[in-house]
Amino acid sequence: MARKKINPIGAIRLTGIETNKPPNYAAGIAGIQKAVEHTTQQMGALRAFKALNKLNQKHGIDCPGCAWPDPDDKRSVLGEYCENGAKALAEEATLSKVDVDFFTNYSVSELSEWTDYQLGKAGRLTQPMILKPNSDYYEPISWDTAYETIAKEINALSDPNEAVFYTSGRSSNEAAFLYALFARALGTNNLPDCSNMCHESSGYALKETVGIGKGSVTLNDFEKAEVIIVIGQNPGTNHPRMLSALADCKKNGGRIISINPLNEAGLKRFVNPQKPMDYLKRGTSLADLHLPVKINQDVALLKAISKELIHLDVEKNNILDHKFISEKTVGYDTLKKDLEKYETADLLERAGISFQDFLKAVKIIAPKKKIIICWAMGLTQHKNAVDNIREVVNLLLLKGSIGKDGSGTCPVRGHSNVQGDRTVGIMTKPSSLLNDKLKRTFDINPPVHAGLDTVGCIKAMHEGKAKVFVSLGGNFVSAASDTNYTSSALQNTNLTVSVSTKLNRTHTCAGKTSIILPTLGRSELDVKNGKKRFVTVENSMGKVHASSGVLDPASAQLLSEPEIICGLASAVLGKKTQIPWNTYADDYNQIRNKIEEIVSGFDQYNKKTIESKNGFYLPNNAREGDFSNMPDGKARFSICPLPEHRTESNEFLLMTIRSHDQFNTTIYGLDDRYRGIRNERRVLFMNKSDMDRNQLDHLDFVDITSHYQGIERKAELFHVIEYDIPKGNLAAYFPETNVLVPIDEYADESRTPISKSIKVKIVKR
Ligand SMILES: Nc1nc2c(c(=O)[nH]1)N[C@H]1C(S)=C(S)[C@@H](COP(=O)(O)OP(=O)(O)OC[C@H]3O[C@@H](n4cnc5c(=O)[nH]c(N)nc54)[C@H](O)[C@@H]3O)O[C@H]1N2
Ligand SMILES: Nc1nc2c(c(=O)[nH]1)N[C@H]1C(S)=C(S)[C@@H](COP(=O)(O)OP(=O)(O)OC[C@H]3O[C@@H](n4cnc5c(=O)[nH]c(N)nc54)[C@H](O)[C@@H]3O)O[C@H]1N2
Ligand SMILES: [Mo]
Repeated sequence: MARKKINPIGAIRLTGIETNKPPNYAAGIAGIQKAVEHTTQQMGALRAFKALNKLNQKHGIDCPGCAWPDPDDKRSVLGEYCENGAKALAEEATLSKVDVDFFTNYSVSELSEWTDYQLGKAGRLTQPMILKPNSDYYEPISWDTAYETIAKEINALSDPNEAVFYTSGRSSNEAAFLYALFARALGTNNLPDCSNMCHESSGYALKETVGIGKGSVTLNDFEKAEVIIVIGQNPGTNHPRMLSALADCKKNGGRIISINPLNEAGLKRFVNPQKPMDYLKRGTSLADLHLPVKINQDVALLKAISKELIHLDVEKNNILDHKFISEKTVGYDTLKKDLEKYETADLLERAGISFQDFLKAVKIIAPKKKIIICWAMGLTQHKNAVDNIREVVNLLLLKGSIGKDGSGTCPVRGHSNVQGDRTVGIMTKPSSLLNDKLKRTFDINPPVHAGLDTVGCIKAMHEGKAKVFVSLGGNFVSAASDTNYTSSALQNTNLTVSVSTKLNRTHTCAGKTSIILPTLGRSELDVKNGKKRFVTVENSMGKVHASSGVLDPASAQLLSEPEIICGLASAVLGKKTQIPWNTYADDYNQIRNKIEEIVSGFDQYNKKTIESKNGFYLPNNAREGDFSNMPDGKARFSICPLPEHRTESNEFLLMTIRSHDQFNTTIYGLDDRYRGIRNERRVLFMNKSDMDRNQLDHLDFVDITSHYQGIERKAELFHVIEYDIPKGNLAAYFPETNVLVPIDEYADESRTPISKSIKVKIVKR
């Protein structure tokens, strides 16, 4: 049957909202209950018990959720996971299956009307499927025919740069290394990844200021820190295990400052679900101070703080770390002079922070030198995102808070192996060193010119310049900006290939031909020739360790990611290279040996992974306080202008955020417990005075529109929620609001879409 029109966002359907007052603390009994509920319902009690027991334990399953590290030594006997890790596991290890019958029953156009929640709940993909040109139904296909079909399409391209190889951050080091090798052996650096939409801005700013695009702290630093600033991050939902680290800091006398337009419950008080005694003591209060900054005015606030510290230092002389500044940095005098241009009162007005609160923050920070700053998407997804992070680094450098115990940079990573994928080669701009090594080791001619990133490849597909889209995990159409544009870009290609565990919207926004290659998840046993295999991942703090699954695979037809990539690469490249793909598909030790040869820091990779049950840290110059790799041999202060948002009186800045019941585009449930929302995702958080001004009541319906370069984009039907959010600011969940983010609006330098500061209007329905 001919393919009908595809709906790129799914049906817009209300689910019956209930609202409550947001709670004052995170985790606790409710968290445990939810974890048990989700896992047992979806996985069956026995499998849930088996898998939860192994989650984040030494040589167990690396949690498929976030990239927060596990403790180096002690692991809790009650389990080293959180509510949302358990949900991530349940989602992967669900007993529901998307099999041939499913695809016979539902056409692609019909599935495109389903919500993301429904698509996810359909279950695990069980065998390779193909959607042929014009057809509206996926049909089964054998692995070999799938590889041949893909090879034929790729080999028919007039240039390898007409193919794009996207990676989401859940893939192992082994899979990511092979995938990047495959793309380069083919002749392209078109390796966009989810990082382009995520922490790209952090990597960019950190590399340029301190010489490494990763954070400098380890988990142990949290116990030693005197001050931890959590800015633009919601750990209660997105990195719940981080709350234990924050609680450790508090127990040792440290102070915590939260800088966020929302006063997130997770940063108020934490009852550790793994410590029964915590209930009796009513947990640990976390943030000592909450600064409700206006969206994207962090640079203004950080400037005000830095300026005040410099000013106080003139009087007291021990506020800044002058030894560190003179020995280890360049650009201090220029920064100092630049800050003189600004009036503190103006900066605070922009930031929406009272003078009183500002002084409280300064009072906490001024006397201390062991400071950690943690951040995530609240800083990285704005037009000036790279500057946001430069300004964070400025503050740390003033205090000499990098490269010392209890202090440093902490970009809190998203996907559980997003950092590792980059380390082993997923990047659009490889260094000449990497290329030389690839050339020598594999006798290939890797391309030198930069490849397409996420925004770049969407445009290229839209314009017909990229014709094949392969994705290793992820849900590209829902994760990327400008959903309608991205959907037509994907549908404009000759072929889309998804290596996936679960059904998602990208499988419906398919190219003329589309192939789904189902793969094993983290939690599943990977057995070859009777031998159990493990893969490796790198956490948010640069530690590499093993992960091995324990559950029986969702279907006997699933292959591991490395096997699939090897199958694809052999079929596409044939005899053009001597790379022994079959060997790598069989024996992951051989892949690790090659990573060791090519990427620095992996000496004795196999031996160290197996022997040190705990994994090993990769080298990190900033952690050592060594900036000799920088152009001047020193860390750099930066001068960052203030962001300009010229909003009209009827315009707002919208941030698109995660609810407590989602993992990116995977919707676990319809609640956002910590923000008092039940059973609805179509909500728009709004300040009371803005509601009054617009004659809106709690739960009224509105549409949201954005207007860029003469184009109106619209997201329909949202309940207005009265909420404690700065005036002029709005918040709503993604992916529902990605239709509003214009493809051409992204951060300077890092090109990350502006998902946290979209200029919008609202229209009452
Ligand atoms: N359970 C769960 N865990 C996850 C994920 C998930 O979806 N679910 N996703 C994973 C991924 S890939 C990532 S990248 C991380 C994301 O982790 P987060 O970055 O914590 O996720 P967001 O929901 O995008 O939250 C951004 C936070 O920044 C604040 N914010 C928004 N704009 C601004 C601003 O201009 N300034 C400041 N100071 N704050 C601002 C918001 O109020 C919100 O608290 O989490 C990872 N872990
Ligand atoms: N508006 C807005 N947009 C955003 C963001 C935002 O804050 N606001 N955040 C951005 C961020 S930070 C990120 S990281 C991106 C996320 O972008 P992606 O990484 O592309 O999206 P996910 O939703 O994490 O991908 C989920 C899919 O991955 C597949 N999957 C899950 N586990 C595995 C596995 O082990 N192997 C394989 N092969 N597949 C697997 C499943 O099929 C699942 O449907 O979204 C970005 N988009
Ligand atoms: Mo992310």
